Amino acid sequence: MAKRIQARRLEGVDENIWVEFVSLAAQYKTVNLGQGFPDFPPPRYVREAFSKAITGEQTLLNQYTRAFGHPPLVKALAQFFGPLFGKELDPLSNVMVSVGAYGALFCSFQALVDEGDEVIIIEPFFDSYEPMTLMAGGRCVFVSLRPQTSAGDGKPPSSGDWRLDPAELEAKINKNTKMLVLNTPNNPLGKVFTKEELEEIANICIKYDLICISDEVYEWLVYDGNQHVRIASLPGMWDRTITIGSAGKTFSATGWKVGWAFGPDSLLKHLRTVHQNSIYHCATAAQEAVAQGFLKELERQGKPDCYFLQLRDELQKKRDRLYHCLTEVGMTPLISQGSYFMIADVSRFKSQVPPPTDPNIPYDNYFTKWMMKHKQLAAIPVSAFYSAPHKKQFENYIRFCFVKEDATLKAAEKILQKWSSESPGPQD
Ligand code: IK2
Repeated sequence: MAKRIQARRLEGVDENIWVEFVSLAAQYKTVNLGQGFPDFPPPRYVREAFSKAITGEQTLLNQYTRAFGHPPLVKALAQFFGPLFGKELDPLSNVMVSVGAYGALFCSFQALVDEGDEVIIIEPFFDSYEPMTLMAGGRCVFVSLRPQTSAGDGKPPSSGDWRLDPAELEAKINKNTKMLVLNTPNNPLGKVFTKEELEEIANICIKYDLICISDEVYEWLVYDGNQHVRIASLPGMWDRTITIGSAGKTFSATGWKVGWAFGPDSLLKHLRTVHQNSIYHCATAAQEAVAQGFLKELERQGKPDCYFLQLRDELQKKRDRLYHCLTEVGMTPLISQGSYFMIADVSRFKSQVPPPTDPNIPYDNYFTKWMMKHKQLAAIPVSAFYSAPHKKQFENYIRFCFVKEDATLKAAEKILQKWSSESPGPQD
């Protein structure tokens, strides 16, 4: 065929870490601490609500619903989240439901990024921000979080030690900068940005008139008494911020693909334009079940049977368990303040798993594939969450997911313990 087949917007976005590693994890029959999904079921009441939506008397729940969000769901979201933003939310204009947080993010980039616009992405970042920026015609500008530990302070390394340098961020802004993308709690690091850190970012957004996309899909999963702060709730930020959420993460139902965006009508109306001309809406029954879930959680808010609190407490225990196991086998994990991920430095394993001969392959990518193939344990290389020029700088970390049944964590522990007992032991 003489004509070029694929559109130019696909250039450089054809590889995808999830497609590659999900398939490898299955191929090698691994214990899977790779992709971020729970291997336990969502709470019973949301599953029952989903079944009822399909099989119950309201048969119209099997049909199309409103394009920008099923009315009961946008209403429940507005009711639940309004007080958290310190604002009365209009369900029809301040909330948009999409196909997962992915859908909400995609609409945001398509709606707001124009040819030549620059988008600041704080790295490590959830990998989709980069291709979504590129497909919208934008240019990515990366600013890295960097570990800032005071040597010898005796504290174990934590994701909270990784900080943004506001001066470095400010130096990257020019007249083309349109947007900043934030993710707190951060995937893959587990960092929860403090109010002070968010205030610094907010001040920069206001000073340079930037739109902020704040991906907060792990908002309920914050440990050790850390607090999740919504940047949109800070002074001057509501009108310039789109906050992204996910029922997949909130109700442990990643396969339902229900996500949403909150924001001012002045921004959301453009997301709705993209949405009505592409996705239109996500599955009605899934939206109905999530609406029922939020109504139930409204009643339970702050009470011990609140699912979000129970899940958080359960996950903190799983995090601690994984942390101890990784430490015992000679990896150096970072205590995760939030999300369901923890990264670990594996550089002490270099003597057992020598670096690849091709210097262009980041070590963590090679190490993780080696581990999947030879130890049947899946993780994700952290370099996947970095831009190409920065991958090699952060190639000694791999990401483990701990939103798993205790039996799965036990199976992973067994592999790691056997590995460390068989080998001469990692060398410094
Ligand atoms: N934003 C972030 C920060 C996410 O982590 C995800 C989904 N997680 O990806 C799996 C993994 O990292 O192992 C999304 C958005 C997308 O969420 P949804 O599933 O609601 O589309």
